[in-house]
Amino acid sequence: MKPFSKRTTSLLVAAGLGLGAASSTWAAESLQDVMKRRGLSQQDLLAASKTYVPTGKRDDFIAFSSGGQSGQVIVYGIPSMRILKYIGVFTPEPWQGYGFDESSKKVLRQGNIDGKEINWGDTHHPALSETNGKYDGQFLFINDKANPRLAVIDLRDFETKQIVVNPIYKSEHGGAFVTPNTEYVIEAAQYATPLANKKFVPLERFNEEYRGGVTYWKFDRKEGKLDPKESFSLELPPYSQDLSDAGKLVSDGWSFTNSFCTERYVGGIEKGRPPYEAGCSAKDTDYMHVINWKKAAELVKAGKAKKINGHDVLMMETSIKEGILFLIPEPKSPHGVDVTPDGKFITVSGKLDTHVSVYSFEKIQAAIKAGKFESKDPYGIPVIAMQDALHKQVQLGLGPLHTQYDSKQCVAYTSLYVDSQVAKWNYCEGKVLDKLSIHYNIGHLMTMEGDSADPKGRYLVALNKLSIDRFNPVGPLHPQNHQLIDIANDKMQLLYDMPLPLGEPHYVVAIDAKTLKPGIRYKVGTDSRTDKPHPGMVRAGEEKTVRKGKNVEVFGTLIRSHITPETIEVEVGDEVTINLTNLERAQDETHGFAVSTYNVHGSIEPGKTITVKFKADKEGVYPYYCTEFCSALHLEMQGYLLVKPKGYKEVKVAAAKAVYTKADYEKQVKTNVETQAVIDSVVGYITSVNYKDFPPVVALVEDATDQLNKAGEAKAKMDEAAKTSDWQNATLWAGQWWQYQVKAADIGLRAKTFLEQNGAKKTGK
Ligand code: CUK
Ligand code: CUA
Repeated sequence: MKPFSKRTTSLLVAAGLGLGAASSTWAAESLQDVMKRRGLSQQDLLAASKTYVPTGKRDDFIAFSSGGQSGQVIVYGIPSMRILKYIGVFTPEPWQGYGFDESSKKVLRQGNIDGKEINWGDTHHPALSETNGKYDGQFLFINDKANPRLAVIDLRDFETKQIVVNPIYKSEHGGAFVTPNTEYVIEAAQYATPLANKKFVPLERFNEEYRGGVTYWKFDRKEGKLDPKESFSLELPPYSQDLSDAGKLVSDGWSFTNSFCTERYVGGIEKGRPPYEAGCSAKDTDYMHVINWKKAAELVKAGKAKKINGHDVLMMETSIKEGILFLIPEPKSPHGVDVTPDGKFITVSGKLDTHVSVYSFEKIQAAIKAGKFESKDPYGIPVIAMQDALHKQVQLGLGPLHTQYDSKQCVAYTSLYVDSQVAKWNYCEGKVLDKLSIHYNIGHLMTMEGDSADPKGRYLVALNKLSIDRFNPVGPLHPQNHQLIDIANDKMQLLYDMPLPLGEPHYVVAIDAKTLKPGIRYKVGTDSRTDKPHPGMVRAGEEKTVRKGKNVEVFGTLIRSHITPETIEVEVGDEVTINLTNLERAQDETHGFAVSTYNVHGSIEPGKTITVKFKADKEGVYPYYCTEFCSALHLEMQGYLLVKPKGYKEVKVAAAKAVYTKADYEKQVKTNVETQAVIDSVVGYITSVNYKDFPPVVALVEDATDQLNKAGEAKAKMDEAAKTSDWQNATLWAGQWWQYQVKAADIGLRAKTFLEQNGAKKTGK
């Protein structure tokens, strides 16, 4: 074990003293006792204190991780590594109603390919939208490698809004990568295929008719959508295009895509041929593709593209003639291409080479300008000699893959897959600075905003391919392992192992939490997937059920603890559409909606309107209910879908006998009057301070006022019933009045606590 620095020791002593002095009741165990009992070292304690986020405090960075084969995105905080959300993207996600209500289903179905529903994805690379090369916190993009698709997530509500299918590929890996102002989202093919849709070409014609490519998806920031009509691709040789990165600052306007298997080897072990992995790694070098995308976009505008499957494609011939496509050799089975924050260099690692190669954008441009090429590839693309483009090559270790950058000048981190290490090195001078062992077999790594023009340093996350013995065993399928590493000092320090129980997260991006500005409620009646007013929305009191022939459409609302309507009556065979609006304004008051055995579910956050649709194809009685524990009477947030037989005749049933008496009524009223006194005192406090200076409190007060208005309505109905000595209904309405009071009181107390904790001041009124 390493000795501790003086700083560490004094920090711990201070912490220990602090504990002893401050607490007498719960600190039966001292810090030293706990360390001994749990076998913790001083180093462990230091690491813990760097990741621990006390209750009520928040993380500094928010990470968006690919969810690999789960087809989702995982959101977690750094440094705590606490998981905050899974975002449904290519895979249905019932909690969010994703794929179980109509408008989210529409988004998911945009991902159908050739009419086929695809209900999963292999997500690899998330990318945050950028402005001037810096993360702006507005959008997230992610690719699906298995089915060549790209998705757009709006970071105002962390929901997937769009899926586009690549019109010419059958797989894709080099996405999503954005240009510095998110003009385009880059997506490159992986496994070459014929570009024309549904076209069979025998493998023997691989070199001639199979093709790779790179696509530039135009992003319309105002609409928050990719625009297929304005998007285009470059036809590329059947080299397996792998990852991409966009140039920035000095290299803005250019993009870089590495590749492997430029041997164009076709396996077929069944026919006695050596396998793919042998043939695809035979050569010493593969190619980096260097592309002038700005000029490419102009060429497409000028009509130089060819339509393939209705999509604009610049054919290789055109790209060569116009001088926008070049190749540079890169050592042995490269994986990963990463432009430095200043845009001056491009780092590439070869999985089967021990070096990382740093290319100079300036040298590349000089070679292009001088027309200095060492050769042409078989398709006529000019090849720049490696030595003419190289800035440095640095020996790092076995199996280098991906590189990320620090906030410190010239400092980079590269993952070493075979060595299971992270290498810290200087790309300006080409020297290794530090190495840290991780567990096990690291793929990508990620520093805070480390692929932007303005990296934040501080932490690094290692995304490991294996976790072997790091966690409690849970069967042969192990959790993934993300390890948090402190990179603030010269020496890297491993802080934390986080098991991720979802997919294989290839890449992750992390943004300063302050840059994100997600909303907490929708404008009432919003369809969140289209960001437009939902045609099925109604306000309180406007709820209705409309029947048109076999179609029954319900326009309902949700508010604690009540679903309107409480009964939906249909005939077997009817097509049922249920629109529901959550009328809440209070933060976090989401209601869920499920109908027994009809496979529908909605998540209806405050203000949202959703629609579920189904055919009532079986007679019977089906409860529906709210699926989020939203209030003390959440379990009572229920109703019945009655599916009657064809031509069913109503049977008169005697009304239920009254069970409540005048005494019950008076008892309830007494309770209500007492509750009102509590509410009045809370309201008294809130209005005595400057609550209007606290927007969250203003929202709570609005919500409470809503509840109290409803209480008034219930009370009026109670009074009416009492007038006719209808004690049954008078008691029930008194109970309803009380329900609204309780909710108002609950909200009021939350507001009061907030004000007290946030230093509200007396206004003297
Ligand atoms: S990839 Cu998986 S470790 Cu898809 Cu970026 Cu490198
Ligand atoms: Cu609404 Cu439970």
